[in-house]
Amino acid sequence: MSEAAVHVGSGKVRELYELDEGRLLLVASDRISVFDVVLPTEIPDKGRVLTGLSGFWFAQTRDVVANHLLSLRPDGRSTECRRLEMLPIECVVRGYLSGSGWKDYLATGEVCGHRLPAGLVESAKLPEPIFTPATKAQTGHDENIDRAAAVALVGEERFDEVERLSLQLYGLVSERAASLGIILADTKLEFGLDPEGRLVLGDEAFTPDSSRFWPADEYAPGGPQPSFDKQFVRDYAESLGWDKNPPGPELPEGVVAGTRARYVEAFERLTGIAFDEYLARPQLVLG
Ligand code: Q0Z
Repeated sequence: MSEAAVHVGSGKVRELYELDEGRLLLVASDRISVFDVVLPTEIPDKGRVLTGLSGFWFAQTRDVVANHLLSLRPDGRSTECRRLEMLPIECVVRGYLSGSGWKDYLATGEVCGHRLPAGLVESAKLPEPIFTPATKAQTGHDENIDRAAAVALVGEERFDEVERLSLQLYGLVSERAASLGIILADTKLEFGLDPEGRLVLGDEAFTPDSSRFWPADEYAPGGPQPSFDKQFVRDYAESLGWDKNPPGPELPEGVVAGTRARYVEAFERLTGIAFDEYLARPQLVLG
């Protein structure tokens, strides 16, 4: 890394550094988490796949909304970005009923105040995509909130703006993914404000770590869907009878290789770019 970057934050699988007053460096590691636990075994190139995908989608969506990306470093896993004042909500869009959305629907018939038709099954396609914001929990899980709670955090004007943009971005990316045989079930976006107070898309965008991607040819509503990227790891971890508490299990070579291949396949299908080409020239994804 370059001169005197100061470490300012750690996510489960990413690190954040300050480059200078206005710029940050986001570094995606090869760590993988499953059932919310980071495993001791890494997936080679996972961080590069996620960084490349995120960069690709930032470039593809720049006409919809400005984003924080300044450049991709030659290592393929590091993004130089503009430092923003992040909004205190996660902007989630759901086209399908999964995860906490499914849990909330089962309990109340609603998700974040959106009343849904009766009789939906797990993983059902929703009549239309819905904006389902959540709070950013410092520890533990984000909490789904309704429009009024989100408005209290960001104001009505900002809420309407991020809702509109999030739905527009989900529509653009889910249509492209669908045309390639991949369902974008849901996605989490994070917006911030630049020094002029303009809304900017930040963090990561449309990666397997921030979205649920499902293979369309295996889609079978009525239960949980296999994850495009992590299913081998989940299946292996469960086959051990692991209780999903730390520490997680080490992964055998075959599971690592199979999972790496799934990440690379997702990258190549979604971007239309050979992963080797990306490794040679990361800026390629920016078009
Ligand atoms: C992203 C996170 C990570 C730990 C803050 N452009 C930005 N401006 C200001 N803040 C952020 C960004 Cl991306 C920001 N996070 C999430 C990422 C490690 C936390 F790599 N936190």
